[in-house]
Parts: sequence; structure tokens; C-alpha cells
Amino acid sequence: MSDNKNNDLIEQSNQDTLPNEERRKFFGKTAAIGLGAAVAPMSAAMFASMAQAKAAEAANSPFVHPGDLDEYYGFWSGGHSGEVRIMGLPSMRELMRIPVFNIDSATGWGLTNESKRVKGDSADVLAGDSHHPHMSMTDGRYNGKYVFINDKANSRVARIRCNVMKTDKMLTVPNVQAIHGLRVQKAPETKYVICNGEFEIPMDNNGKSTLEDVSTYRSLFNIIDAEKMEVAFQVMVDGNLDNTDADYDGKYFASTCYNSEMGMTLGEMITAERDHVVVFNLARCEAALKAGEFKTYNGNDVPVLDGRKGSELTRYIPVPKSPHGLNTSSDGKYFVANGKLSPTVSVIAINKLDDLFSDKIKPRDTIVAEPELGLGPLHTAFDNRGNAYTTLFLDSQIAKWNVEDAIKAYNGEKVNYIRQKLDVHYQPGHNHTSQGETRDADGKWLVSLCKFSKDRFLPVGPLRPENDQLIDISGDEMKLVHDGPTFAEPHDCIIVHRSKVKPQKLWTRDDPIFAETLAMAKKDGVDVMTQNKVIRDGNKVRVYMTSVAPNFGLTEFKVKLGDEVTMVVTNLDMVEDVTHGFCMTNHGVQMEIGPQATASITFIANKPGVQWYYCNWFCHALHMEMRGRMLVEA
Ligand code: RUQ
Ligand code: CUA
Repeated sequence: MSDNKNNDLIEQSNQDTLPNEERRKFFGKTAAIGLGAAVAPMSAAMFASMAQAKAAEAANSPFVHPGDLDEYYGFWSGGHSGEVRIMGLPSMRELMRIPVFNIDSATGWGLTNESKRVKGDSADVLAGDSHHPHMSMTDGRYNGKYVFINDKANSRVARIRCNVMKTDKMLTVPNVQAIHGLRVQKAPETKYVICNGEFEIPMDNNGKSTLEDVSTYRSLFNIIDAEKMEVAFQVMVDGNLDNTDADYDGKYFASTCYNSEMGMTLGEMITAERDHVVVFNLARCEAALKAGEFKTYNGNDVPVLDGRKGSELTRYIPVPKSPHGLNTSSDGKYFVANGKLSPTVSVIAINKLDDLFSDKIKPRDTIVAEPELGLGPLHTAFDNRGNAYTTLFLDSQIAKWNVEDAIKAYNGEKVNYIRQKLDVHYQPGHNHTSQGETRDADGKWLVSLCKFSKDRFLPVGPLRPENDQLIDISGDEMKLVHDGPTFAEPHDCIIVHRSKVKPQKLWTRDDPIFAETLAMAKKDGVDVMTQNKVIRDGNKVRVYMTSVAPNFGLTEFKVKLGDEVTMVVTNLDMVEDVTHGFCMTNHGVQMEIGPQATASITFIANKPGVQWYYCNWFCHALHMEMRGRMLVEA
């Protein structure tokens, strides 16, 4: 991006007063969007970030010209909004929202029959707390297939299928409470999703335990089959599991544990000087599973292995108390446990774990560095040049440090491992580098997910946005180049090169998301691609209807008061981006029907008289006219 172009932009953002014709000339191909006004504020925002970047002489520019595409997809957790968001990087434009644990009135997620089937046994749970989105991998590299995300609030794990960017599986994990840290097996491929049950609960949590006797309280590590989305097995541990990550060889998983005291109150939880990182030996766990060395609890058949201290399945590495983030370095050499209450991080050499498991060395011998970084280290990200970037929650900084130098310092050499500390705004939790949790770490961008924005944006009432800051890490110095306000609460994110992700532009008719709906149509003898039909089955009515902009296949139908009505709408349009909606007025019924998709929604016709239904996704110049009547006969 040349300075000239940048100046053009300043001019552009001042062109609001120009007649449309003139403005179109300015915007060139972006005029196709048709609404210059929608573009102007964006270019103003971009200009602001560009100016900052220029001031900082950034090597990378976060500026992406209107109409140009970003280089990376970002997958952002939506925190306690329960969703996942797709961002474009480096522009930091929000591209899409994927409803997961929340309900969404635009797409009908949580309302449609298809989404309820995906949600399964938690179809009636309408809230969630998503933390950690992570993509499936092959040989330590993103493979673009799935993004997995946890729901801490309701102990669930969901999977987003990246060819359509929709949630396609969801599972409530039994025997645990509060699924927190979540990552994937990196190699040879993501056979397993790994996640931590954080809160300790009685192993048989059936109401027969007491609040006083906590001897049966445990926290479990969960290994989930990524394809089937079923729990393969669980491992019982000592302490509360917090965050987790995997190695690049498919051998070990590691989790931070706080509260090794098994305290029930804050005071009790932080008495011990040390907690631990627990390392899981996958081969030994699978062998124990095969040998039947497990128990079951709570009347379900999920196998629970015993990985408590002394077990051959695990090793416990003492680290300063209450560690939080656990991150594998992108060169595959180290697990880094972040101190939180301690100003240090603990660097564990993965190539020493074989010796640890064969008892040739002691747990603390695996620690090869414990650099002191600052106050409140929470999470660490990596570039491809041997540097690590750790968020300091209390100091509101990112500490950039060199891993090999930290190891030298630990061995007594006089080296300064800290490369730079950069102020961020404010109180960062997670951070993430471009492709930094994979072998393809490229050391270009770092995002700092700041929990507070304080004075960085216009005031919007007592509840303020958080601040996702984009930092250029391509040079020797970290440079802040963009402030991105976000709504509650992107805990964590990943940054994936766009070459890894290949979403479809239309639905394919054999997509499993609506397979069951099509099976129902088949039973009713209806070809949803060609027929519009009302089928009565007792007091259940199924209305099959096509949609082609700007028409629904039926402009009217009749039902009786109290009928249970299922609308099955098929979008016959083959045109990219022509999504229709279906909304039945006054019934809380609305949904998206993407091009070539079938979607269905069920409601009780409990209001006599005429009800209009209409298309609520703008699809055509005659979109307003795309409607019809339902008569509810009393
Ligand atoms: S945790 S702020 Cu839910 Cu990822 Cu660390
Ligand atoms: Cu179809 Cu709007």
C-alpha cells in the first residue's frame, strides 16, 4: 500500500457529500456493493489504523482495500455470547458469525429442527460460554476441516464443519462439569479432541454426596473422537484441570492444574506453593483402555481411566502455583505453562518426556527454563524465529522473549531473554500468532485479546467493548497497528492462512445437516425440489414449499387452530449469495435457507385467523413481496 493510495483513502472518507455518481468513481469496483455510505465509515476506520501503522512504521499493513480479500481467516470465540466469529485478518473485519451454543434469530439456529438435531440432548439449552476454538490438523498443520469449541457453562463440545461454516455436531460431556481448555491432537492427524473438565465434582454425582465430604471430588481429562464426536475415554487426575495442548508427535498431551489442594474456597485453593502440569501418555492410555482397566460412573458407559498421582498413564510436573495457559511451541520442542500468580512461565522439554515416563529422570528435570516475564502471565504464542509472546494480564503488556536464551539463562549464563515489552490496552487474556499453534507458524501477526478497552473507544454505556489488538511481529519490534472493539468475550482465537480453508459457495443437496428432513419428505412422498404440498397427519401438518427469488412455492395454505405445523422450505436458487428466509409473523418462527438448502421449523398454530409469512433475508428487488398467507381455522 503506497502513501498515495492512503491519501486517496483520506479523500474517500471525505467524499460523503459527493453525488453518488462521483462517489462510485472513487470507489471503483466496490460501488458494486451499491451503498457508498456503507463503505465510507469503514475506510475511515481503516484510515485510522493505517495512520497508526504508518506512525509506527510497520512492515506489515493491516489495511485491506475495499473489495480486496484478507490473507487470513480468524476464528474467534464469542465467549459467553456462545457463538464463534469469523474474522478477516489483517483487516480485522468481522466476516461472519457462527451460532453454536446460543440461539440466533437471523439463521434460526436453536429454533430449526436441523439445529435442534445437531444440539441433541442439549436442544433445550439456549445459552453457552465458548472459550477455545481450534482447527483440526494433519501432521501439525491446519487441514481446514473442522473447528472445535468448548462450552464451559454447559460442559459441551461442538464442532463446526468448515465447508459450510455451520455447527454440525454437539456433545454434552458426561461425568464432568465445565469443559474448559480445549485443543486438538496435532499429529499424525486430529483423531482426538482433548479438553479439560475444570470443576471437581463427586465422581458419582447423584445427590447422595455431601458438601462436607469432598474425598470423591475429581476433575477429568476428556479424549473425544473427533469424527464421531463421542467421548473415547476420560482420565481422572489430581487437581483442577485448566488449559491443555498436544505435542507434534501424537504421543503426549499436557494440562495445567490449579488447586492441587482440592480446596473448595478461594483461600483453600491457593495455599500450596506449587501446583502442577499433568502429562498424559496417549499410547499407555489407549493400552489401558484396551485392557479394560477403567471404571464407569453415573450410570453411563464412558470409560474412566485412573491417572492420579502414581499412575503409569500420567506424570505430574510441579510448577509455581495456579498455572493457567498451556502452549506448545511451534517448533514442537516445548510445553510452556503460564504462571498467572507467578511472574514466570515454566518451559517443559518435550524430548525429555520419554525419560520421565520410564522414570530415568525426575519430573522437575523436564523443566529447562523458568523465565521471569512480568505480572500475570496467562498465555503464550510463538513465531517461527524462536520467540515467544506472553500476555501479562496485570501489567497489561505482551512480553516477547527468546526461548533458547531463556534456557541459557536458566543454565546460569548471563543473557537477556526479554526482547521487548509492548503495552496493550488493557489486561490481555489470550493472544495468538498467525498459524502459531502449528508447524506453519509464520511470525507475521499477533492478536492480543484484551479484556478491557477502558478509554480506547467512544463510550457506549456502563458495558464497554473489549479490545482485540493487532500487532505486527514481522520485524524485530512488535508494533501495534489496530484496535478492534469486540462484544463479549473473545477468550481465544486462531489465525489460519486462507489457503487452508475452502468453503463451499452453495449447499450440496446431500449435506448431512438436512438429510433427516429429506428422509421425512421422502416418507411423505414429497420431492422437495419440485413439489409444494401440505400433508396432514392427525393434528400434525407438514408444509413443503420451495423458494425461488422472489417467490415461495405456496402463496397460501390452511391449518386448524392448535395444529403442530412443520414448515419445510427448500431454496432452489443456484445463485451464490441468494439466501432466503422464512418468518411466520407473531409466532417466533424464523430461519435462513441458504442456496440449495432445505430447512425446517416447527410451531403450534395457536392464533386463529390470517398470518402472513415472509422472506426475511434480503434476496431480490421484490423481496418485500416474497410472502404468503396461512389461514388458521378456528
Ligand atoms: S482461559 S484468559 Cu478460558 Cu482460555 Cu485464559
Ligand atoms: Cu427471499 Cu427475501
